[in-house]
Amino acid sequence: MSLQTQEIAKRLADIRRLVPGDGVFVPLAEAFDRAAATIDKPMQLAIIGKISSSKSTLVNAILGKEELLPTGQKEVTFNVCWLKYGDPRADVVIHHKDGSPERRVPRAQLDALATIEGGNLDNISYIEIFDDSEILRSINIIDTPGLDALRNKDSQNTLDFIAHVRPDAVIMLFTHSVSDNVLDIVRQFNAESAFSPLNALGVLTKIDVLWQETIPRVKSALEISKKTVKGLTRRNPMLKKTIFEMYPVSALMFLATTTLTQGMLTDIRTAYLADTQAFDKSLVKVDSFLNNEASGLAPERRRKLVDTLGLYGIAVVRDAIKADPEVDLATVRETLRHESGADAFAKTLYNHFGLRSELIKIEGISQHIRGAIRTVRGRISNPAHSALLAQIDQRVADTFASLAQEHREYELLNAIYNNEIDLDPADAEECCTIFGEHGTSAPQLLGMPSGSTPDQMLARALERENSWRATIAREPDPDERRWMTVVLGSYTRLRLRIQEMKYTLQLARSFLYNE
Ligand SMILES: Nc1nc2c(ncn2[C@@H]2O[C@H](COP(=O)(O)OP(=O)(O)O)[C@@H](O)[C@H]2O)c(=O)[nH]1
Ligand SMILES: [Mg+2]
Repeated sequence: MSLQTQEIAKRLADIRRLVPGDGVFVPLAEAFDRAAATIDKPMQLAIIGKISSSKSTLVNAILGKEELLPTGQKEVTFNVCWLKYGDPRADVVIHHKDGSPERRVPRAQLDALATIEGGNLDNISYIEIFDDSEILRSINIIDTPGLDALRNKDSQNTLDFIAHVRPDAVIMLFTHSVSDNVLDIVRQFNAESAFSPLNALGVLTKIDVLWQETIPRVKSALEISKKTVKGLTRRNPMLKKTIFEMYPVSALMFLATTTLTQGMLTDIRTAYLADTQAFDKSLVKVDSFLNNEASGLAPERRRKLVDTLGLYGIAVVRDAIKADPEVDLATVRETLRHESGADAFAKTLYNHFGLRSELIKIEGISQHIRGAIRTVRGRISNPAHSALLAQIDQRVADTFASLAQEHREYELLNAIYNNEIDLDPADAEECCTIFGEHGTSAPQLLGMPSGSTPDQMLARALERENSWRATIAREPDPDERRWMTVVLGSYTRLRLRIQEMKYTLQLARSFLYNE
C-alpha cells in the first residue's frame, strides 16, 4: 500500500468513528467498513464474457502459464476462479455457498472436481488459486464461467459473485459474432455497478478465427479485426461509454508466446520446406492441415501445432520462416506476440490498469462511500442527523481531494483515447508520456533517456511547466485551458517529486558514503 493510500485509510478510519452504526446511517457505516476491509487488498479485476469466449486462455496468456486455469469444457470451467498472489504449489481452496467449510485440494486434482465435491458442484461459490506471477501482487484476477442465457445457473453464479466482490475493474470479452446477448450483459453490468472507460477494457477475442473465416486472406488478423472493432463500436455507441477501448487479441497465439517450443518451430520449418505448396494449401482448413501427408510430420505433431497455434498462428510462423529460414525461437515468439494483438493489449493492461491499480481501487471506494452518503441523505428527516452528514460529507470530499490530480490525468487520457477531445498529435503524445502511458520513472515521464541526471530532469520539467503556463495564458478557450492545466499540474508535481528525491539521494549519499 502506498503512503497516499495509507493516509486515506487512516483518514477514513477517523471519519468512520463519526458515523453512527444504527438507524438511517447503517448503509454509510457499511460502506466505510467495506472500504476498511478492502483498501489494503490488491485491485480486483474480473474477466467477463460468454462461455468459450477465450477468458481462461487469455488469463493464462497474461500470466504466461500454460495450464494455470483449465480451458475448454472441463467441469472446473463452470466455476468462478479467483487468482491471488501466493505459492503456486499451495493447495487450491474451494469455497461453498451453503457455508460448509472450505476444502483444500492439490491443484493437480482440480480436474476431478466433481469427484472431490461428491457431485455437488452447485454448492461451489468460488475456487481460490495461487500463483507467483508479478502482476498478481497488485491485481487479483477473477475468471468467471461466462454469461450465457443458455447456462442460466452459471450466469447467475457469476452475477452473484460479482455483486458480492464488487470488482474494481473488468475486462469484457467479445467474439466477432457479437450478439445482442453480450451487449445485454454489458448493459446489465453498467446498471448494477460503476464500469466505465476508467476501469473497463474490451477485448475482441479469437481474431485468428476471424482471419480463418475471411477470404481471401491477404490481410493480417490484426488488420481485419481492427475493422471489425470499428464497425462494432460504430453500431453500438454505448460500448464507447462502457469501455476504455476494444483490443483485438488472439489469446491462443498470445499464450503460444509461452508455449511454442523449439521442437514445434522445427516441425513447421520441416513441414513447410518438405512441400511449400501443399503446406500453404493445407492452411485453408484445420482438417486439411491435419491431413497433409506431404508435411512429413506424424499426425499427432500436426495436431499439436494446431492446438498450440491455430491455423493463423502457423501461418504467422510460416511467414517468419519464409522471410528468414534460420529465424530463431525468440524472434518467432516476438512476432507471434505482436500479431496476436498482445503488445497493444498488454501495454494498456500494465500502464492503464496495473500502474493505477491503487487509484482505480480508491476511485471505487470513493464512489461507493459517496453513493452511500446520497442514500442516507434521502432518508434523513432529523436536522441533527443532517448536520452530522454534512460534516462527514465534507471530510470525505477532503480525503479524496488529494487524488484529484491523478484523477484528472486519468480522465483526460480517457478523453484522448476516445477521441472526445481534439489534440494535435504532438500534444496528445506529450500527455500520454507525462501521464505515464510509456512508463512511470521520472525520465520516462519526461521522455528523456534513462541515465539523465536529476538536474537535467529538473531543467526539463521546469522548461515544460513554463511553456505550458505561457500557452495557457495565450489560450482564450476555457475548455482548452482546462486540459492544459492538468498537464501543467502534472509537470509541477513531477518537478517537486524529483526535487524531493534528489534531496533524499543526497542525504543517503552523505550518510552511506560520507560524500
Ligand atoms: N483459435 C482460437 N481458439 C481459442 C482462442 N482462445 C481460446 N480458444 C479455444 O476456445 C476454447 C474455449 O477457451 P476458454 O479459454 O476455455 O474460454 P472461456 O470459457 O471463456 O474460459 C478452448 O478450446 C480454447 O483452446 C483463440 O484465441 N483462438
Ligand atoms: Mg473459462
